[in-house]
Amino acid sequence: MAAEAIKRFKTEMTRFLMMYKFALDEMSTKIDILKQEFEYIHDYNPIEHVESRIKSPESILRKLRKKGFELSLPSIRENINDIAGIRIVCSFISDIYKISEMLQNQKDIKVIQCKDYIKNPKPNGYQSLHLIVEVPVFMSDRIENVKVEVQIRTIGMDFWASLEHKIYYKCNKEVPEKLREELRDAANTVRQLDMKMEQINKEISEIKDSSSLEEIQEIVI
Ligand code: 0O2
Repeated sequence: MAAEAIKRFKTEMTRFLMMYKFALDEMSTKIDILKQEFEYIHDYNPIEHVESRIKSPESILRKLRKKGFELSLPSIRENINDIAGIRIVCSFISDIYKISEMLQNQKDIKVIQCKDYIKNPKPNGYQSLHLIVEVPVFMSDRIENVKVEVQIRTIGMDFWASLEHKIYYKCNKEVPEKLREELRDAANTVRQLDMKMEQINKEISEIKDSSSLEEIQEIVI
């Protein structure tokens, strides 16, 4: 590409990426409302933290080239699903599915794809629930339906994924078999810990429910 064309492409790309930033802002507001409402109704917070990012232009172009798609804005829009990415980290596995359902039930959100790497972990052990959704962004002269990738996972799954990501890049994407096996082992440990924590939380909720029932009975009787 000639220097002038590259400059023009960069300017267009910056404008194009703004749309994804607005979509992320909308999703962040939706998630914050869900979190506050859930906390009010159920008296606990299912979301530990939320992170979001816009994929860098370099990373978008790399992914486009790797997948063999044409280099143009319409092609990027159609073929790259995770330009806008939001990650929701929950305490418990059951919270992941509750949050996912609440998001999917919103009338203005269109679910394009749902990949459940918790029920079906990746061969390397990766676990997370991925949704590709489309949200309407109200621009000054038009409405744009913009794709956002939502990753929902537990603290343990997030810990594992961030370490695995570092190792992957440290080893130049060629992780030795011994390390891969250790990572698969660690993913299993995360899975067992998540299940144990879920069970303890269930027991705590049952104790809380029965003691609040007793309190009500004492007041009423
Ligand atoms: P980055 O740097 O996090 O953005 P698609 O996006 O659907 O066209 P893909 O890659 O098959 O293609 O989608 P998938 O499997 O849903 O993965 C998308 C994102 O999930 C990745 O984005 C990672 O963020 C995360 N992810 C998926 N698999 C793994 C894994 O094995 N380990 C870790 N640590 N993260 C994973 P990017 O673009 O690959 O990277």
